[in-house]
Amino acid sequence: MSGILSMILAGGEGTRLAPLTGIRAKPAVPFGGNYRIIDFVLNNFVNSDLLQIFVLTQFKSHSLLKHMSRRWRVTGLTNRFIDPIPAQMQTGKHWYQGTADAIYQNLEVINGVDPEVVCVFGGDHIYKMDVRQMIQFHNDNPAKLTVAAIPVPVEQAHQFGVIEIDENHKMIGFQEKPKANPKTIPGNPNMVLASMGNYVFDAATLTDCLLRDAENPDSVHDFGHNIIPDLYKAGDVYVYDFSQNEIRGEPEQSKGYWRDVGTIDSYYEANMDLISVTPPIDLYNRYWPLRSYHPAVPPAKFVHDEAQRTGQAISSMVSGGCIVSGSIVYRSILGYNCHIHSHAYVDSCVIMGGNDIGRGSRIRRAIIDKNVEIAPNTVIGEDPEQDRQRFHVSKEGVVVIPKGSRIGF
Ligand code: ADQ
Ligand code: ADP
Repeated sequence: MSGILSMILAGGEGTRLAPLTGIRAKPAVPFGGNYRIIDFVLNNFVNSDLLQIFVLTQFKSHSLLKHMSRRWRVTGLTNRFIDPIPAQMQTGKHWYQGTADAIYQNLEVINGVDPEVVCVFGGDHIYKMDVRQMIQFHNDNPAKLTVAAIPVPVEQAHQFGVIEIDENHKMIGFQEKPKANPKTIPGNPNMVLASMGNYVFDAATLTDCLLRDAENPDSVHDFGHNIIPDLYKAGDVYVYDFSQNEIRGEPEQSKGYWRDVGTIDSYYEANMDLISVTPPIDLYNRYWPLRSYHPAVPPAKFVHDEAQRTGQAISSMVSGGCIVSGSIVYRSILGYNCHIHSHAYVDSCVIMGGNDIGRGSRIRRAIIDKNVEIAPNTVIGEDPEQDRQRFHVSKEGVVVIPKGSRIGF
């Protein structure tokens, strides 16, 4: 496929993921031990052999840019590139006002590549997609814009763009984050068809509608609020059913897996998905390698205590550089360079990396950001009242400890 340019929106503030987004953009938040959230969409494009990619950043971009420069570099031997673009205030002294404005401010950059098709994808979802299949669908229909969609439970409708389609997959209705009365899927009152925030545009249409939108004083310059509602009424928008996307080597249960990890609880659950016995998203499919930055660290080490039967990790994923010494790690994810000391017990936790969990500590249902040090004999996750006084605790009771904290000293 040629003439295809991809724009990844990676500038969102991610306020609902605080405190994990206190110091970094949401796409830079570590995920699944070895990864950052943005790695998933970037791997989608790279594995689809679509290698003309701009990544638009704005809020708190340093960690993201560092990650991109360390891992996602493409050499200059061909016309392939993965280029991060910081917000540059191209159209006046203001940041990107909305997602459409983010692309509008970069129209010159797009024109420089002169593509036929522009993919505008979000940078903060966990899923695997062969993007070529969506583009093929776009080309097979008289579509000026194709939106990817997935059924989600009706209770979540307020977080998404809710789509109605006709029998030809043409969009005939769209409500952006409806507060009430979302249109459910015909015959299935418990589900709505949600926009995944991934768009394939004809380049000329994208330019036209962004120029028009920029002139509209009533617009908030957002794809969901302004661009899609405008375009579908003219009959130009088609909807790609993501559950039809096929990836070689993927197990059946992975089909249609897509998570918007926008809140602490959804982020936590998506991490926990990885360690279930038959995970709904498979990191081990060799036909879909998931690249990321890997520091130079030794293999994980488990120091066994024969008498106590400790020094083990069960139903867990453990990254390089970790030492689990005389302790037990259960149903948890450890990022790089974590040290879990003797007699500690870590259960159902996401521990991001560079952490030190003191001797005899018991930690349950916690997300521990990078470089946190926990004093010996600290207990977290056993007494919700006490936890709420000391820590940020999510609606579902997951404790979150911000980067660099020292707890219990
Ligand atoms: P939201 O998830 O609310 O809705 P939004 O906040 O508009 O999406 O962000 C979309 C993407 O753009 C994210 O990847 C975000 O990081 C990025 N982004 C946001 N503001 C940005 C900015 N100023 N500069 C650069 N990037 C920015 C959208 C759609 C819904 C759809 C959901 C699916 O509007 O219709 O259902 O995505 O999650
Ligand atoms: P964050 O808290 O988001 O990890 P950093 O600035 O520490 O912020 O890390 C951002 C990026 O730097 C990571 O995505 C990774 O690519 C790289 N990085 C992280 N840790 C290390 C390390 N120990 N050595 C080298 N690079 C690292």
